Amino acid sequence: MTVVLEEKIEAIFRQVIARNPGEEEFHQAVKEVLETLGPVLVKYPEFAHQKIIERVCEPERQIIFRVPWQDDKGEVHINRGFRVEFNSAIGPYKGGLRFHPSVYLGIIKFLGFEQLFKNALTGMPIGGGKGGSDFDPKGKSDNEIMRFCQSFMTELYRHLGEHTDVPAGDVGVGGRELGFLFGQYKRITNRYESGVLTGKGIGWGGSLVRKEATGYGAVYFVREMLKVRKNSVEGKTCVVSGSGNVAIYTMEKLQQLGAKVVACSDSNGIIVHEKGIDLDLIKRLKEVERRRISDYATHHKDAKYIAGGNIWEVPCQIAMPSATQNEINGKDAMTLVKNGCIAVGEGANMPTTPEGVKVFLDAKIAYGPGKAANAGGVATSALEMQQNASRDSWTFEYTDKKLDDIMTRIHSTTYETAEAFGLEGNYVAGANMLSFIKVAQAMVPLGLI
Ligand code: NDP
Ligand code: 2IT
Repeated sequence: MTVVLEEKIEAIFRQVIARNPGEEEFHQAVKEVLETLGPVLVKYPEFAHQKIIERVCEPERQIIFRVPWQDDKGEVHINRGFRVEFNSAIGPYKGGLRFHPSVYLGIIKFLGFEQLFKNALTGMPIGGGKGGSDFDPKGKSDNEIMRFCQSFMTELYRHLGEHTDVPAGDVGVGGRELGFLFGQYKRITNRYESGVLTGKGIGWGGSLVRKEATGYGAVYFVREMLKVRKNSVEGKTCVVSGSGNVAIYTMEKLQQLGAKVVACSDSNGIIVHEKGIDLDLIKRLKEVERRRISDYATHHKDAKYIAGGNIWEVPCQIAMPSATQNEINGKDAMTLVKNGCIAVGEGANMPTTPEGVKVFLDAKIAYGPGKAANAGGVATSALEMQQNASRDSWTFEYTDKKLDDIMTRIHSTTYETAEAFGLEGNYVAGANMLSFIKVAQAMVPLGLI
């Protein structure tokens, strides 16, 4: 890359920092993408003339709103709601809603920025957006969750639409929350507009496989990375962080493919079960009873619960971070590599710090970054939209095959893109370059938007 070009990209990044002060996660996500775009601008100078990088770093629209609600005792609470509509060149804004106390604009913007590129990789007609709230669903009753969701949607509905903006779940937002959100949307608009939300229940417009899709898809991606290396998932010892939606179905697919999952976690601690995690128990504890992972050890005396433990210290061959951003730092990455880890598939969004990413790339292990490896969730959301548009519902097998095909294609196209730019095996570069090219090629013909 020429020095002038490097300086140009540096200047754009400095401007992003200046225009978005205090939004560290957003800066991190932008930097990781920008760092890989030099060769793309050499090949496509028109993207620089058209200021595509500057444009994709500025969301098309950012909505911030008050969400007042009452708890079961009648006390009033005020939360903040967000929807950042990043880019709609390829399709309506699409991306999940996160309810977690750590949510602020910088988190939603990093997620929206990642989503834009991830969605482009799926090959489906979806743009990028993300939303959520600093509301903490932990310890709340079903009625409190319902009142919060109703209040949240009472503002958000005016910004949504099946052709405009289509949210789904993310951390803290699953089937229960989506039900309350969809119910309120339908009530306010007097429209049964199935395609306005995805991740819906099977009885009211949802798609089979959507619940499993992110986890299954991440494992399909790891399977493909290992295939290139003439290796497989079968027989491998695995560690999966988190114990929510993505973690559960990552573990399920790993087990189906003959791997052994020996550890998972939540934000309080880790469970290590050398015999292999009992997934039925995890599903009951987390999906039905909404309990903590520590309860697992009371059912299995040979399992160990370590409060505040570091899951990346548990030796494994395959690591699948499936909880949250920046959960693997440089030291954790070194520990994983030293302990014989050969593949990392990111179910979570941006779970590895830049130092950690460098360790994985330098060690040349199979490293699948989130925007490629976890794209199966949103891809299946797009399949749900497709079914809603045609008022159809597909079988589990048919939908799962489509998901598998999409993940296999994301793998091969990101691999080939990296190879074409002389960076064989670097899926970070491959995913960033390919998705940026796709977004840019959709933006240019639409004029200055
Ligand atoms: P869930 O809410 O179902 O589960 C989240 C899990 O991660 C829980 O075990 C939770 O522990 C843990 N966790 C969440 N936040 C933190 C935190 N700040 N520190 C430590 N642990 C944390 O969410 P999902 O499984 O849906 O999402 C997990 C990750 O996957 C996120 O990064 C999300 O953006 C990403 N993702 C999700 C997709 C989806 O379709 N749902 C699609 C693609 C990516 P605890 O219960 O203690 O909070
Ligand atoms: O990060 C993600 O891709 C998601 N939370 C899923 C988004 C979606 O619209 O299905």
